[in-house]
Amino acid sequence: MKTISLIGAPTDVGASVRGAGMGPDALRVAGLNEALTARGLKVIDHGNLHGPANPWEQPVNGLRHLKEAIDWNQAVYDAVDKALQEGHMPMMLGGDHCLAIGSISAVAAHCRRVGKKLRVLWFDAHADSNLSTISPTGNIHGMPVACLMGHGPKELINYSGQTPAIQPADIRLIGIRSVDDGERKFIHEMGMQVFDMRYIDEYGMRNVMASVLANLDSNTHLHVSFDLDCLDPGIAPGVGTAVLGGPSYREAQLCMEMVADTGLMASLDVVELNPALDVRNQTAVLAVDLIESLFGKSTLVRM
Ligand code: 5AB
Ligand code: MN
Ligand code: MN
Ligand code: MN
Repeated sequence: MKTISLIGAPTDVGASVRGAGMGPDALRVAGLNEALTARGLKVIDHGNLHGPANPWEQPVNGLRHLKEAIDWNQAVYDAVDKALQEGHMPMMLGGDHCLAIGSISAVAAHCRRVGKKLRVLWFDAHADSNLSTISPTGNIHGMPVACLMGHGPKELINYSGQTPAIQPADIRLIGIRSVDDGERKFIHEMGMQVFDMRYIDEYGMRNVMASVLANLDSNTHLHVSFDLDCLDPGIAPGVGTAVLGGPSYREAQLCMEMVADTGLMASLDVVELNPALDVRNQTAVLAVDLIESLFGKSTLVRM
């Protein structure tokens, strides 16, 4: 039986809209633990990590709350690393998306240790590829992809002792529809594969996911970093930085089901849920519904 380690990381230090720190408990209230158990998984809820409070300051040198972000990511790195060493599947409950730096750094280190190939699926409305020098906000939740690729403050990019933590070829960005000018340039320089909403409109989610999941094998560790603002705000209003025009409920279900079909998902981040902006916890309930699909729950009738 697969064992899931739930790791709550209740902070919004990486954002300038407050509220994502309440995400882990909103997911629990929405029945995450019970839903996973009903899928036949063993769930260990480690509760919430501890870290510095949000000092609520302006950016310094293009970075808001750098020290706090470093400390929170260290806590996430350690917890995800421990879960993987124990043979569990870590599920990091954010919290804002800056926490994926620690989470994915730990996953990448694990892959190097055990000789697995890594593929990261980054579901997001945003490219999260900002640098302190080009970010319009200084918010670190807009920078994790760049940090993982070795571009960022040195204390934030070297949790595992290897920088960069991942290579551009290891990651696929899906659902993107809000990209800053500097990010666009960075993405092209890095040569990352991006499946933006225009591409999804033109080719359809099925073809997109087939490309995203191409060339995997049984030795691949699939990591899903699920920023809930990827979803259309009509169905997922409880996020801090909503952008119109995201995947519909059915398109999102198809994504999750196609990931489940690979049987390769081995770690997961669920981030950017903002209960302060949600309506009767509906975004958390939707997230749990989609996570069930990620773990193989299906409405398929055909046999
Ligand atoms: B999220 C923006 N590009 O850098 C920036 O929610 C938004 O983790 C970042 O995707 C959104 O501040 C970060 C304008
Ligand atoms: Mn994000
Ligand atoms: Mn986002
Ligand atoms: Mn956001």
